[in-house]
Amino acid sequence: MEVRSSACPLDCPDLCGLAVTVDHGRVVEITGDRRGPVTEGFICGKVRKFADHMYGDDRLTTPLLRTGPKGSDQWSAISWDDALDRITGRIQAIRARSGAQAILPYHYGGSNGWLTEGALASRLFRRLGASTLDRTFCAAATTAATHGLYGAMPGMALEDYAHAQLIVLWGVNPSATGIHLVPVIERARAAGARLVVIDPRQTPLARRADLHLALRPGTDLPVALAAIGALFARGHADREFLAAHATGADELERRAARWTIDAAAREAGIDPALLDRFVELYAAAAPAAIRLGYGIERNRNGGSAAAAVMALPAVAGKFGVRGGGFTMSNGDARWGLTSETAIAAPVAGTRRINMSEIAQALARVRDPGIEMLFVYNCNPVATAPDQRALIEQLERDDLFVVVHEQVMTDTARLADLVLPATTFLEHREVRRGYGTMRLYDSPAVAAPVGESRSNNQLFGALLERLDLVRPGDAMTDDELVAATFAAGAHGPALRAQIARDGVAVPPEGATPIAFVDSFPATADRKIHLVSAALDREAPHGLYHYRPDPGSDDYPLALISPALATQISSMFGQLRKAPGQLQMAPADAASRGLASGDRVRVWNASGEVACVVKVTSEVRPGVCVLAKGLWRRHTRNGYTANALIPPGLADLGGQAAYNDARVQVAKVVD
Ligand SMILES: Nc1nc2c(c(=O)[nH]1)N[C@H]1C(S)=C(S)[C@@H](COP(=O)(O)OP(=O)(O)OC[C@H]3O[C@@H](n4cnc5c(=O)[nH]c(N)nc54)[C@H](O)[C@@H]3O)O[C@H]1N2
Ligand SMILES: Nc1nc2c(c(=O)[nH]1)N[C@H]1C(S)=C(S)[C@@H](COP(=O)(O)OP(=O)(O)OC[C@H]3O[C@@H](n4cnc5c(=O)[nH]c(N)nc54)[C@H](O)[C@@H]3O)O[C@H]1N2
Ligand SMILES: [Mo]
Repeated sequence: MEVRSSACPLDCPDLCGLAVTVDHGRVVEITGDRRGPVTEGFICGKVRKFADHMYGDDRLTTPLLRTGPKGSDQWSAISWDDALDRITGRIQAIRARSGAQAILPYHYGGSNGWLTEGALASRLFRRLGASTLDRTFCAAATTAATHGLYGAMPGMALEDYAHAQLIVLWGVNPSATGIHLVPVIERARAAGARLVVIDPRQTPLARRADLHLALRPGTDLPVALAAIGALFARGHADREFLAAHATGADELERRAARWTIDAAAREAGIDPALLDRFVELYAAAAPAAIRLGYGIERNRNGGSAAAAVMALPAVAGKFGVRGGGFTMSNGDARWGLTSETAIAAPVAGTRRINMSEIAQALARVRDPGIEMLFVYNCNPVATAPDQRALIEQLERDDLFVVVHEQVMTDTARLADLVLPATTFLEHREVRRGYGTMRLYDSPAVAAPVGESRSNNQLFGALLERLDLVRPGDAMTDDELVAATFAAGAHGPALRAQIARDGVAVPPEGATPIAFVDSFPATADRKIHLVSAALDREAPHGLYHYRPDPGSDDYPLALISPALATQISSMFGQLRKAPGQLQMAPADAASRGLASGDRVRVWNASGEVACVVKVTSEVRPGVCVLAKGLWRRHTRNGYTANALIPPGLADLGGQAAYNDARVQVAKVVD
């Protein structure tokens, strides 16, 4: 037995350092360590039980070739050589017949490290000239908004929430999605901080909050604009700060003035007195911190809404002190490192396809149409919008689907060829946090299960077979890491830190105070409150509100927040419990529903058959069906994603998951 150091790269802001006990190459225990700022020796249940994912029945151990009709679950195990030959044969035939743009790589975070997210996969598809994927499942609208207003300025460090006197959790549920912020919030509260939660659901922290604004999904924009308008109108705006550090304050004030407290509260379905109280609490508190979550962005107004919320600390003058400001993503913390140079330059002019519109792209894109979908780091059948249409497309006989995966997911089941992938404990990872500002370089600590291969092993082999390797290319993980660190100004210093401490902090420090230690990364180092680029990009201009898409036929808003037990769809194979539609008592009563009843949930895009749970934890007019459920978790093999219509947020091409509007009825049989 040996205890080895690793770090959890999975999609979560906390980025925990791990201590992994290994016995003859097999993981037997995983706990948190204390190298990072927030882990404090404890980790979430899902990663503590990661060995169940690694060694469970659903783990893929050999390449599998489909032998029956698509989706029939008939496979024969083949060798890696055979699998790679088949893929290169296909690629060459498609290239010769239709051109490489008929090939679409389809990928999201996977293990989320530099070595698995891009690296040799990016190099392969760039050198081939395949179609390029716009990655818009998550954080696309908020990233566009952050960059438009602040450039790549890091936000508040999570550990600095302990210093706040007011904490606003806006569209975020740390109790499930980033658990290490919870004790920090509790410490701040013990020292007198107030807590405000803005969320359609009564999350665990909303229950304990001083103020909970249970707004209707998609109405954050009017709420934030009304708050901004009131700050200006009531003399709470920090005009001196704005004059020194921002542009567009007058224009923002004009646009915000369209929303009074009463009008915004009416649109959001909340008591205007509560919104008023929020404005006064926020104006009076110092330091005041806003933690933005991804609940804000996943609707038609998501980009503008995130921009308006991020404008609040500027208007109210909350920067410049420890514990004040906002946190959206800290992935931009300036490491001065890029893996791009180690990969290969992108080919200009290749066709771009928005991953959130994959079902429509497969159906409609021509010249050339998509003939090969190469899926890695992603489980789109469980996570992309418009699930019914996507499944129909994946079942097409003239589409060749390759899936590189750890377990037999809903997407892998529909593939022609499935390739077994290693997990982050079986390959090297280099990961920087998007919450905690740390960088870990973790070696493989366990033996690969079966014949599983890492992304770089797979894509490196394909580069070789397709004769796409060039002299001087970094090919192995070690070479890629060395090339990445060598390309950055701070690379050698960061390497030395990692060698010494097992973890590195950004050159500008891990707890920067905005407008003291760090400034907006815009050209003039100012906040662009009404960014011209964003104003052009948003279909009706920045801060324009599009009303609720609900109708008499489909009046209920369906949202799909994260489960505590999964990371999006990952670990879904370990879930036994069926998916439950949560509904408010009034909405259930008017439909004659009680907890445990079977229901159908439907709209023009699809239908889900599941059971209902009646709970006052959701506000009236809203239903909840968690993100990341698998097809086996409902009665008809469709999940919330079958109810998500095509249609995007106003910025970044972001999927508008929470714009689903549905009707619900009891199933009597
Ligand atoms: N355990 C666990 N942790 C995770 C993940 C996971 O799946 N499971 N996923 C990871 C990933 S990929 C991400 S992106 C992050 C997401 O982390 P969070 O930002 O916390 O994401 P969600 O749970 O999707 O949504 C947060 C809250 O937004 C609320 N919400 C929904 N619509 C609206 C709205 O219109 N306005 C407002 N104000 N609130 C709204 C939901 O009710 C929910 O409570 O978490 C990461 N961490
Ligand atoms: N209804 C609804 N759907 C949503 C959302 C929502 O709010 N509502 N939110 C979305 C959000 S926030 C996100 S981030 C997306 C995430 O959607 P996806 O990108 O599909 O993410 P996961 O579901 O985590 O699936 C990642 C897959 O990658 C595999 N994997 C992990 N590591 C590796 C590796 O090293 N190599 C390879 N080849 N595979 C690996 C895992 O086994 C897993 O099956 O889902 C989105 N889907
Ligand atoms: Mo996400």
